[in-house]
Amino acid sequence: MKIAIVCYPTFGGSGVVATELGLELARQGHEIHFITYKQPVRLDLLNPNIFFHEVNVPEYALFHYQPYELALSSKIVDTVKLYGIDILHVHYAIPHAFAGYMARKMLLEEGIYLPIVTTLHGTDITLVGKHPHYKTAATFSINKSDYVTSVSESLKKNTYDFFDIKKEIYVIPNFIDAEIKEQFNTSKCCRANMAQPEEFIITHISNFRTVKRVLDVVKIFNEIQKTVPAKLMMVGEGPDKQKAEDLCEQLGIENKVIFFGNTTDVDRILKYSDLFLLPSESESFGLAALEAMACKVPVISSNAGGLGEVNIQGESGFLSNVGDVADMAKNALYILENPERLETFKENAYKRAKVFNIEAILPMYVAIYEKALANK
Ligand code: GMT
Repeated sequence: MKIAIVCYPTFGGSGVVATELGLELARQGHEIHFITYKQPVRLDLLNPNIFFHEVNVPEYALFHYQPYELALSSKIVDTVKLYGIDILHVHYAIPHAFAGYMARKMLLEEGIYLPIVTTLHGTDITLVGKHPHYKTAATFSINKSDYVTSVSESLKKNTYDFFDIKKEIYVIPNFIDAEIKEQFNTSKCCRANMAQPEEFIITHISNFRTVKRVLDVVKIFNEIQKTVPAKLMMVGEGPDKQKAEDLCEQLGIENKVIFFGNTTDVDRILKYSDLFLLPSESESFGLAALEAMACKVPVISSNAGGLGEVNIQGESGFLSNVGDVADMAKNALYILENPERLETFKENAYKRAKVFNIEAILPMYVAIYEKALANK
């Protein structure tokens, strides 16, 4: 199949899922065309069957807002015609599903039918999409997609609750390549750069948006480090990063916390980690938690959204109510204070992550593409 993938090229989960999906489809022989405004961070263009088409939005002084959807839908039309694309897969409904619909309308004028698969990722529904200023167009474009998938049962439910959706939503969970994570070699990296041998390594990775509750991360860590020696790795960039740094200073723990910013070295950091913290306000799936589990890191998370579909209570980690810092710290210490228990949780986390191995998940997307093509 020739598949065009539209996504955000950033470190965010939806862009990562779209990129890894495209790379694996390309390995299986499909021709994959990424259409986005920048090369996706995890995209290696030297892979066979991979193409990247950059969407350029020329700046023009008249425009208060530059019309990205217009440039994107034009690029989709041009790419479909030039390469004979069979199917369009858009990740994150806003504004990609809408731009896809516009592209399809333009192509229809020329007798070309372009099936659209829309994957809902989270904030496109729970935060941005349901905003009254976007809701009408979001509902319309989801309903106009040929097939709609969501990354968790929880997100599927939210979508039906918040929008008037007539289409069936197929749940296809996010995935990881457990074997690649298993083979990943840490020998070149020095654990000593992060912590002393006797210190536990606790990690958080996110976009530091308010929804991630990074101040809770710092507070949970503060409680942990009162009882056991530990360091906190904060990976990512975003609006609440400075607030988190300020809180570390106020608590006097700034020398125990490393802020890495955005990095492609996530797996290396995770491989040395003992616990992963994800106390989010809302989380449709929690890909960062799954990636941690695939590196044998147990997860202390909130029970928001789809996190309960990934992290299993008392097995791969623990889940607490949003904001219950004390409970999360208590659970973290329960795991860390007993070396055998920590080992069991690490093995369980890895076992759980394997359920989401790409080999099991990819055929679900291929089946959806095949159905969409059959309607052509
Ligand atoms: O908020 C983020 O983490 C970024 C956002 C995105 O779309 O890039 O993540 C959402 O999609 C991820 C991939 O499907 C999910 O794992 C995250 O749970 C989801 N984020 C939220 O729902 C807050």
